[in-house]
Amino acid sequence: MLKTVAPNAVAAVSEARQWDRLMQMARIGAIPGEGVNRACLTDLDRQARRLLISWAKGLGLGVSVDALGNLFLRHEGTEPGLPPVLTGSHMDTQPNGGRFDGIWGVIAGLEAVQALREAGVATKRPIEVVAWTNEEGGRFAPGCMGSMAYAGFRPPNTWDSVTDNDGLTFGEELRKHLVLESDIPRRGLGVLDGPAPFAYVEAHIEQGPRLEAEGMDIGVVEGIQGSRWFLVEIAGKTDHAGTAPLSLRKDAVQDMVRAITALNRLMEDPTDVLRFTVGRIEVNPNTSNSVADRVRFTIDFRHPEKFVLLQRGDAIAATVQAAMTSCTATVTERFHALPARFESTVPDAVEAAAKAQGLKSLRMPSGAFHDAQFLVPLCPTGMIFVPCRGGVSHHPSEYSEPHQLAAGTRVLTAVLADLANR
Ligand code: HGY
Ligand code: MN
Ligand code: MN
Repeated sequence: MLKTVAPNAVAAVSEARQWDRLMQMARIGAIPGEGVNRACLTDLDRQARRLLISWAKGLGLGVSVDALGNLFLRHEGTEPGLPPVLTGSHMDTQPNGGRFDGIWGVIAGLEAVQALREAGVATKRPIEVVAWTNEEGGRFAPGCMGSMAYAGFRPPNTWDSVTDNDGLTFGEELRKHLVLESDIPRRGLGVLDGPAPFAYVEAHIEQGPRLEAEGMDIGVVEGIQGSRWFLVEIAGKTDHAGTAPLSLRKDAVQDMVRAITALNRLMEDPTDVLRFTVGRIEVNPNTSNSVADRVRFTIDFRHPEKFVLLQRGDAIAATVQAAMTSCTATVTERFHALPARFESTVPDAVEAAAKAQGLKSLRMPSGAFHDAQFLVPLCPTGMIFVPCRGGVSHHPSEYSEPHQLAAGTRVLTAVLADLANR
């Protein structure tokens, strides 16, 4: 029989306290239908961060922020000089988001650390809870900017000129954000300024139907499929809808339709493993009686196999260009995350902790992307999934039961205690 690591700390995890914190966070940016709209680097984001910091300070944790705004809550180890075990997720949400995507992983990390401290469980290594900046990429594309910069995957100024719907740049909004949080001690940026973590564990809702459908309590995540994002901009000529002959038009909407039709053919997959989404379309001038002269649309393309991700993804631009009949097109890649596989250390620790606690677990990949994928080159990395109702996410009806989330946090607590004493 596998022994539970740090049983007193696992027992000290409070389902009620965790749920209460989640519901307090859900009120910051609440939207109808029990959803949340809390974009990164907004006043709402800062309000949620201040609430988290107040809880962390109440526990005596050290608080710091880095040049990308990643926020760290530190539980000191008995050997403070050792690389820490890192856990956490993101606090920003989709515009039509739910109450659990991202934020649960941050609250679970705080709950696990609080349980360890209340149970008096010392850890050799420090444990740090992180809230990554802009995982969703909803306000500023792409996602995972904070973790990509932390991991040295992209230079920290890569996205300075990216703009949101209001024309505000990420660089300017980040600068303003850091000034508003200038009372928080500053730390160096990830591996550019310090040692890599000893390990990284991220707790997250599954955002898919498998755990619920198969009656499982815990997902032992073994990897994350690859994701590529593109922006397609089509330029034509605006005209009067009533007078301009079709033969003379440069109609950006019509060429967009041809491009998306051709992309659908490129992305055909009878096995239904490939994911291809056009989720956002902007039309200019966007009136019923003017021909569109400009269109922008997004592409979110994902696949678990690197070869497919590269082969089909590299054909997107040529497919769009070949579909143009009268307009010109520009295709820009904005996110390029290859499939990530977790080496066995953390998945094995997660599976052992679940088993020791009598929880049913399933080894599985992640269809959603996560900050964890950028930690893979730095240290042993893994994720803990819990079921979410109907697999729904990125929607106000996203939901996980308090007991399901508490089970995930108990596994996280044991895994953190295990890794932080290695
Ligand atoms: O889009 C994703 O996969 C993540 O939920 N942001
Ligand atoms: Mn997420
Ligand atoms: Mn998400």
